[in-house]
Amino acid sequence: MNNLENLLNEAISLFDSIDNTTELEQAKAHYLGKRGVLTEMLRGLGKLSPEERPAMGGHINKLKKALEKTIDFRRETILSKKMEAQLTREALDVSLSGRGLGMGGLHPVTRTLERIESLFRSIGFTVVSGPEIETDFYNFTALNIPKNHPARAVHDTFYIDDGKNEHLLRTHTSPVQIRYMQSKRPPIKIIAPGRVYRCDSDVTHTPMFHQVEGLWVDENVNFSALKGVLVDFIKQFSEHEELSTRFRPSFFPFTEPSAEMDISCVMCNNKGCRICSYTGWLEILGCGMVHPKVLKYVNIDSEKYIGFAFGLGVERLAMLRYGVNDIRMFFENDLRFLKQFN
Ligand code: 2NM
Repeated sequence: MNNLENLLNEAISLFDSIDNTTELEQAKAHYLGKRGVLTEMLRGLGKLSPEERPAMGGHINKLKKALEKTIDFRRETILSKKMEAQLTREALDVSLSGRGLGMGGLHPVTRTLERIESLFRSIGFTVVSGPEIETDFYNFTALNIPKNHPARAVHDTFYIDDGKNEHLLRTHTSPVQIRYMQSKRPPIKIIAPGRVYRCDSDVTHTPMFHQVEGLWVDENVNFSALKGVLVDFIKQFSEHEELSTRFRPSFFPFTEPSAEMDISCVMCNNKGCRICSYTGWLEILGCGMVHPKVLKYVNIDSEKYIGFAFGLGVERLAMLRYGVNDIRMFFENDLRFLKQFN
């Protein structure tokens, strides 16, 4: 009996001295494991006489229960101390003031696009979009730029390696208009804004830039309508009612006749400066009457319908509007630059 009591006291003081669960489980195994002290004692019962056995067995089992209880209690204590220590270590000061939310803002190209879209919407144009990966047919052939036509070379096309050069990154948003004309009948009055891609890179060119192309097809559209819409647009866009404009004859395979529209230089007011290369004029967009061959590709009767189209570069208009002199700044994501527009 004394032996058992000693054993209990010894075990309890051992358990109380342990402060991590790994050691505690080892100590538990020492007493209660397969080859543990108590297990061996229970096994040793066989050596006692049948009269002694029940009492001794009862004592050992009581001792076993007492040890298990002590261990469980000690385990709880260790774990809750550990949890408390962790809570102290990771304490949060909920009274600290916040870091604040950085105000976002729209990119200058987005702002310019939205301004262009809203001006054209206000005179009845619908805004449409289409794929950036196009087929040779939609990007070139349907626009009267057949294979081996020299105009293909100036487009510096990014081809997709499909073995046939059948797919490419669109070099303009005209394919959107071709697709639209295929699926809808006139009157058609749309603009197609979006990203376009050309293998070209310097102060005024980036391999990706944004275009807005416009198209108006109906029975009585004419060059006067073209001039009216575009002159009015640029005056409203630049908030400069007295702005001078001029149309110079030009060439595009998809329009005939074709023209380029210039505006009086916004920097020097037509006097001549570095920005306008001392001409007093800034080239702003290309335009013309849609070529009958293009209408034929989309099954629109060119005897009954006629249309005008135009295309402009969004970054170029943004550069003039905000006085930016290097197009690459739009795509460097430098917050010191971008923050100036918001
Ligand atoms: C330009 C200049 C002139 C144009 C033509 C068409 C279409 F699809 F109707 F044939 N879309 N855009 C066009 C015409 C584009 O960009 C300088």
